Amino acid sequence: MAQNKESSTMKAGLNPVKVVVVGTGSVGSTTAYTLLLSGMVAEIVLIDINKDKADGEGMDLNHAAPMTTDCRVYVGDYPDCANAAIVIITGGANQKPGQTRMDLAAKNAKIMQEIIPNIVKNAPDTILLLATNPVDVLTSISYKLSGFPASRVIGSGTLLDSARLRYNLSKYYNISSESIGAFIIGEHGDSELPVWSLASIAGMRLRDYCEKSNQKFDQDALEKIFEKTRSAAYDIIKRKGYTAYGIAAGLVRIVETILKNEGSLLTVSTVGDYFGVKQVALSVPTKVDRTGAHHIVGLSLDDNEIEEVKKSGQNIKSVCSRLGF
Ligand code: 6V0
Repeated sequence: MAQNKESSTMKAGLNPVKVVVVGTGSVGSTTAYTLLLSGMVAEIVLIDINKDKADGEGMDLNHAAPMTTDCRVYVGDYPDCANAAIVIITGGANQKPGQTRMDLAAKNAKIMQEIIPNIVKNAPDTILLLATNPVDVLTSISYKLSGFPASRVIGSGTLLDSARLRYNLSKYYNISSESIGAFIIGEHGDSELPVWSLASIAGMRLRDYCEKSNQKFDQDALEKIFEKTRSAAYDIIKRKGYTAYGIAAGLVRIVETILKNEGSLLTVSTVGDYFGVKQVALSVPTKVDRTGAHHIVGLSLDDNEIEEVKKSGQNIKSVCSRLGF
């Protein structure tokens, strides 16, 4: 339960930032730890239906605090969401080997029906940040359940997939992932797509970069890189049973963008109209700042990419309507 320890932010009289993590399994606990180490927040509240698990994670995290950053971590319940800047949702079933993200839709949609009204009741002004899969379906559903503006219901979307793509391209081109402008859009899942037509290094399209750096441009190699990116979660789950570090870093990156009012463009998922598919959550580069996530730019995609992103959106939409949303 809550401990009466003041964080340094509170002692300094600054507005303490509270972030709630719902679900303290592999993703939730790793996210809480990453957030603790970031030093960006004064309070982290953990909520889980498995109280023992949440308690254990809370104790372990608090023992890291004296050696890292002075952050108060405690296990709470939905009333503790009051005044939270952000509520991160990681609760629910995860993929077992061989399962797709969409296989989790019905079970995790029910869990959102329990969780979201409780959060809204206690924290009507917060920003919802979802990671639970299938994240685009659940972001669409949570938008409806919450009644929040689309800007305050954000799915982690293809931020992680885009990071995986940049990592794989960085290995292939032997250049830092920081210097690679490439991203994945659409569903965080099997229908996602890489936007090769806009991928760049040093401001040049990949074909031009290869030409200028005396390398062969190999579209087949790029397709293999994308396949490896898309199947990354399956490959990791087959080996260790779950994925956590990548998504935790992604969630904390989104938190940072919000808290620092950065206005960075991230491939997060929010409800909108995309290429003719109306009112669905999927990922495109989206401006994230203190007020949430906002679409400020349409992408100039080629015709194939437009067709693929439409299919991706329709796929998400049809799963939502099968679930009654
Ligand atoms: P996990 O380790 O099984 O943890 C899930 C936790 O949720 C458990 O502690 C449960 O007790 C808790 N939980 C279940 N129901 C509720 C409820 N009603 N209220 C509160 N807590 C509840 O799963 P893991 O942490 O591995 O994954 C969590 C979710 O994240 C899954 O849906 C994954 O598929 C998803 N991921 C999403 C990623 C992304 O990129 N968006 C990446 C990785 C995993």
